[in-house]
Order: sequence, then C-alpha cells, then structure tokens
Amino acid sequence: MTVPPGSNQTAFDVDTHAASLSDEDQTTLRQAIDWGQGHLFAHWPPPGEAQVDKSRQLAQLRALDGQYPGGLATYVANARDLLAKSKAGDNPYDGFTPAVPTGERLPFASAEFDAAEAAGLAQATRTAFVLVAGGLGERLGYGGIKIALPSETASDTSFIGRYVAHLLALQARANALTGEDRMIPLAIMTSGDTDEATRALLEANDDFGLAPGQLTVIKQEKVPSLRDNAARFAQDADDPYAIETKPHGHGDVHALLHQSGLARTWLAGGYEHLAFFQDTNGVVFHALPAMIGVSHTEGYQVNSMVVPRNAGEAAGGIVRLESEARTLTINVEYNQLDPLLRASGHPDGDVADDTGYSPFPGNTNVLVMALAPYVETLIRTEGGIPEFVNPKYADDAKETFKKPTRLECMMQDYPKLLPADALVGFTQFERDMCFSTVKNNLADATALAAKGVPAASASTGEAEIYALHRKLLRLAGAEVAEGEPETFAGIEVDLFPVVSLSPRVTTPRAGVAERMRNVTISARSCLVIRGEGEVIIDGLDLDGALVIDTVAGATVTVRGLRVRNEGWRAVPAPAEAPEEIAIRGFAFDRAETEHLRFDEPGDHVVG
Ligand code: UGB
Repeated sequence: MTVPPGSNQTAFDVDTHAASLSDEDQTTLRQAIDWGQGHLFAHWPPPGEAQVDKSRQLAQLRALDGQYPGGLATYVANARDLLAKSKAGDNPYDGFTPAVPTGERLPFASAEFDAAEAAGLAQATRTAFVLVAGGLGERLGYGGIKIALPSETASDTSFIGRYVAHLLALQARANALTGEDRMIPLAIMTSGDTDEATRALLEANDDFGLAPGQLTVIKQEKVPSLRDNAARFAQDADDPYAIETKPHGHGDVHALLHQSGLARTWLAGGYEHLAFFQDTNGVVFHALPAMIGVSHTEGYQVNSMVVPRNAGEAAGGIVRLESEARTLTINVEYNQLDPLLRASGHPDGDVADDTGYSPFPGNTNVLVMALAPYVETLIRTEGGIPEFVNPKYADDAKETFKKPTRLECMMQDYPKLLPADALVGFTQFERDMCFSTVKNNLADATALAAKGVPAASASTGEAEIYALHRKLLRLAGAEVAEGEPETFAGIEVDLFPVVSLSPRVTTPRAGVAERMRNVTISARSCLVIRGEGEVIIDGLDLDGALVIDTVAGATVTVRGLRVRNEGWRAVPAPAEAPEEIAIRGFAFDRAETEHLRFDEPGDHVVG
C-alpha cells in the first residue's frame, strides 16, 4: 500500500493494479507515484475495468516524461522549488543591482550599418533561421495562426510569405557574392495550438518556394498543469484519465533544437550562426543581416536585437544585472522590470529618462547565436532553460491557486546557461527599421496608443511596413511625397503613399539606390512590387496605383514609365470583412490599378 507524498488521498494500492497492467504501464505508474502524482489514480475502478483509459493515462505520462529535459521527475522538482520560492515571495533578482548596459548602436543607412549588412550578407548562407510560432495570439483576437495573417494588405503577403521571400532574396544575394550554391535552412517551431494549421498553410503554398529539405517544422509540447504547491498535476476537467497541459513558453525552442538534432546537423553542414525571430514582425529582415554581421565581426556568442524602449511598453528591457557573484546582461520581462526597479532604489519604476525613452533598451526577441558554442551548450544542458512560475493565488496564505499554473521559460533567457565570461552583446537599431509587432486587438491597441505606447495592432504593423519602404526609397534618392495620417477604429495610421517593395528590391539596403532610380511618387499613390524576380526602375512618375508582379528568373526593367490613374484609397473595413481585414479596421478601395505582370523568366523592359 503506497500513500503518495503530497497527496490528500488515503491510499492507492499499486500492487492490486499491477497484474492488470503491461510492464511498461506498471513502471510508469510506480514512477508517477514517486513523483507525487498518486492522486491521478485515486478514481481508478478495480482491475479489469477501464483498462484502455488507464493505459491511455499512463501513455500520456510517458510522453510528457520523454518530452521534458530531465523528465517529469525534474519537472516536479523544479516546480516544487519555484512554487516554494513564489510562496515565500522571493525576488529572482534579489542581490542584483540593475544598471544600463552598453552595446552596439547602428543608425540606419550609416556607413557602419552598411558595412555590418555587407558582412552579414557574406554570412547569410552560413546562418540557419528559426521562427518561433507556437503562440496563439489571444491578445490579437484572431482565430487563425498569426503567420498566416497578411503582414500588409497592399501586396497581400502573409508574415510567413514575407519571411520566406526575405530568406530567398538573402540566399540569392549571398550566393552571388560568395560564388557558392548554399541553402539557408529555416526551422519553424509550432505548438499543439498552431501545428496543424501551420503545416496546412505551408503545404497549400508549396512551402512558399523553399526547396525540398530547406524547411523543418519542430513542434513544442505542452507541460502538465500544476494544481498546488506540491506540484500535483491537474486532471482535465472533462476527462479524468487525461492530465491538463499548458504551453511552456518560447524557451522550448532550445530543447527542441537539441532533441531534433537540428542544431548539430546545421553545425556539421558548415553553418556558423543561428538567428531566432518572432511570428509577426514585418520589418525584422531589414536589420537581421546587419545584426548577423555584427555577431560575426564581434564574435558574440549571443547578440540581441534591441530598440529604444517606451516606458511601460510590453517589451522586455535589456538590463545589466550586477551582483558580487556575477554580472549578467539579460532581458528582464516587462512585468518584472517595474518591480525590480522599485525594489532597487528607483522609486518611480519603469519610467522614461531625459531622452523620452526607458533607459533600458527594448528586447525585440530577435537573437543571433554563434552555432558552435550553442551546440556545446545544448549538449551540456539539453537545452533546458531556467524556468519561472506565475501562480495566481486564491488565498492570502498562498496555498490555493485560482486556476492551475505551469512552469514557463523564455528563449531570451538562454544567456543564463552560459559561463560568466561568454561574450553576450546587443545591437540597437532604430525601431522603425527592425521592430513592428502585431499583438493587440483594436480596443487594446487604441488604449495603448492613447498612452503613447506603440499600439502593435494589425493596422500599425501594416503602416510600419509602408513607412519603412517609403524611407528606403527616399534614402535611395526617390521623391516620395508625404501623405496625411488617417484614423481607423480609433488608431491613427500613415498608410499613404503605400509602398510595398519585394525583398529582392530591398536586399541589401545599400543596393536599393541602384535598383530604384529616378522615382517620383505622389502622396495618394500606391507602388507594389511583388514576387521573386529582379525589378530595376530607371524613371517612374507615379500618381495612382501601380502593381508589378514577377516570377523567379524574371528581370524587369522599368524605363521612364508615367502612371496616372484613380488609384486606391483606404476606407473603414466593411461590416462583412473577413477577420484578417476586420482586425485592422480599414480596407483598400482599389478604384483603378495599372497592373504589370511578368509570368515568364527572362528579361523584360517596360515604359
Ligand atoms: N511563442 C511560442 O513559439 N511558444 C510559446 O509557448 C509562446 C510563444 P508573444 P510576448 O515582441 O515585444 C515577447 O506571446 O509575451 C512564440 C518577449 O518575451 O508574442 O509579447 C510566439 O508565437 C518580450 O521580451 O510574447 O513577449 C511569438 O512568435 C518582448 O520582446 C513569440 O514566441 C515581446 O515578445 C513571442 O510570443 C515583444
């Protein structure tokens, strides 16, 4: 007779059930009881009854055990430890003094930026890219997966379509530079919430043009929910033979790159860097090559992409944490930054300094790692990232939870696994050229905009892409008029002139001036260049809407083209608009468009 530790049940007789279970199930049952999970079997009917369900329950435990670095024994031990610290009110940053870190700053289009981008381009086909896309986007109020959303609706390019187009453009430019024929691998981390829809989207679009073997999908699994401080697992409310599970956070990506063997395979394939990025950042690839260049030149083991941070913004702050034992430059998550500052001599907490920004740079959660030491670290740690727990207590004694909690981990906590002397740096870019997130529904976004914090709505994410592309053209010498801001669903956006350039045009930044010459665009115009062909404009006078579509292998030269038509305007999203349009509050009314299509490879000249 065994009474499981931490259990309020009277007794559970393993031996009574043993004979009716397979050897494998018996072992799992005994292990689970050792882990303090005997309560999960308290409802079991006598041997011979519900054997299929019992076996299913034990199989789930085995699967969960196999997925977690160190197994469920470690999960339970970590959980008890973290729950005890949480109950005691321990501050994870106790003993640390926060200081403002120093790092690389790369003003857009500066000579340093262009040099870093050139260095990064030469390394692009030595870099593997990892997109973390396991999050559901509950804050956004969108039912589908976020990478399927249009990043902007002028070209109607999804986030994943945009990312892949950038990777293919980088690959083509890098191979042209090095004379090699290498492939840039992409891994996408999905979760139970996004896996099926992600695979279906990729299949329906032929992997957006990636070659066979170029793309790998790795799926993160959930972890058991915890119902009390003894780390007892919660049962599913609808199924007593199932354990309730919850997402473990984007930190899982490191364990998965270890378990799947991908990181080692890439290292063996001659890759040197690893670039992690998030699901809804439509401008990130305008800075990523330069960041890879900085990592390569500086020899950083870890390099974080950061931006000037608005005080109170839902982006972590990069902080230099100093203690007698060690100094660590690391992300402090947005909900912990204010309490940390208040507890360490900054009574006003997370506020702006004289510059108008938080003194702590904002984490965009884009990381570039050196692959060789990364693989060594994975072998040493199995990719297990230090976790945290955030239970919502129902009582002052902190004994009961309002609802089950779970351990979580974040990918940006990876530097915590490194020795104190590891070279960890960051590269700061201007926000408009590297960080644009789509996270909030219209109501929340309006409230944030009113507070002067980035709205991070689908509409601002879209407008930010057009704004950056206008800037790229202006920097290349184009005359691009200023449009008027417009307000849709309470959020002000600068949509016009709408400029959406393909990654072939914008990669590298320094080459835009060679590809876009003598361009004039009026304030009410739209210029959309789509597809995988090369487009060179030498003379364009645009007052209206022009869309150029190309295929891979096509080179289109536009010479002295004058376009005059009614063009497009933005109107409030119609009531019957699909969800992906409704969440941005506006839609384009495409009155008249000059549409140039080039469906055949080869040279084409127009104008
Ligand atoms: N994600 C997963 O792949 N799996 C998971 O289990 C969870 C998420 P959120 P949040 O951009 O400003 C991050 O939910 O809370 C993926 C940083 O921690 O968007 O906004 C998910 O699909 C924060 O420091 O994260 O916070 C998405 O791609 C700050 O930089 C990504 O992980 C903030 O992003 C992030 O998920 C930001």
